[in-house]
Amino acid sequence: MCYKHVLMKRLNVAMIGYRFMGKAHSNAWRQVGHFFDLPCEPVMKVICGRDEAGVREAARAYGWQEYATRWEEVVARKDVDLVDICTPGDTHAPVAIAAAREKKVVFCEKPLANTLPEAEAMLDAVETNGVIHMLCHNYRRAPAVALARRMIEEGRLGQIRHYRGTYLQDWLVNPDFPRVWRLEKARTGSGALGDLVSHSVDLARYLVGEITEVSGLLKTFVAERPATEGSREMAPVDVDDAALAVVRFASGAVGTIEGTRFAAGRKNFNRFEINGSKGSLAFDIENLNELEVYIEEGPDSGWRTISVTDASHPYVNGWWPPGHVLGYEHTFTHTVLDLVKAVAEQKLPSPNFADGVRNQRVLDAIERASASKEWEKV
Ligand code: SOE
Repeated sequence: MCYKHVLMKRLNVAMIGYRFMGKAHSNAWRQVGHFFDLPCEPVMKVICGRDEAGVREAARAYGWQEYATRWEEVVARKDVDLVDICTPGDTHAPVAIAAAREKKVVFCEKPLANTLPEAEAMLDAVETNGVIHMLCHNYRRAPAVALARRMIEEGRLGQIRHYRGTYLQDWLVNPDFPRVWRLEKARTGSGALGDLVSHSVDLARYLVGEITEVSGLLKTFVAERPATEGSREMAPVDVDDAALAVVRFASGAVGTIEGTRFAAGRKNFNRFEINGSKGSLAFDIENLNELEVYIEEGPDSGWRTISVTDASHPYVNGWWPPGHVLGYEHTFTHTVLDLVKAVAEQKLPSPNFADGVRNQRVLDAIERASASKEWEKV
């Protein structure tokens, strides 16, 4: 594939959205060149949001040269090379498609879109316009997760039999918590399914391979909530609070995936365990620097914990000496690092929009399976 981007010394970045993910991505753009050798210099050109006061403050706080309030104008700017989409899901498709038509590199937060047809239209736009695209599933780039993949590829676990992914949060346990945008289907597409299960599906695909068939269960525990914080007016919740699936992989492995915002006490418990014919691996993002490993070596074998902070471990050589641990934000820095390198090499990074479509097909099948109460093909 030959991409349309002109190779440049500077890569002018425009970010659309400026809240939680905007903050995480801004930090990544700001840090990456200070810790890694880059083939070109990312420039934090312009950040865009609808609320002028909010986006002005974000530009100041995060270090963007300019701010703007109309994304249509931003993606059309001649001095913008890359568009980074950090908005809620309902704007991913229009922004990404417009940016692709303007021949920009397109980088988008997960899940790719609110619906499968939107995701497919986004993939079509980036492919038709010959632009590089990437989807942000930051957890792939925790050093321990990348090490897990390396160990699996080296055959250290043997044949993979089980994938067990759980992504547990508890911010909706209180029924008085208001109906925010993440609980509105029109804005976000789905609930725990797109927000949390999409991460577990991405990790499953990254580590074990394609998912071919699923059973599924979506559940909404609290069907209406205060329209705004403290309000007596109620608003409907039309997305799932929890999403569960049993999955079959093309390789013959089987798995379970569970995402919920109702696991009291669990804050960001994104964990997986993988069992193979020769051993097992386990990881939890709340202990991001550690990978638990079991390799079958006879009666004295047992679980051990690797501190994934050695320069020989993925991404670590850009940072600190062994034992000087990394955090959540570094996973985003590693993501933009690989994106910048891919642009310079004119290669497609992963995950990209094709991965986003495959991921969305799994989510769509889980939703169908929940409705049909049958196994559904992906
Ligand atoms: C909220 O549930 C959220 O911020 C997700 O949207 C992120 O993708 C996840 O990394 C943490 O939780």
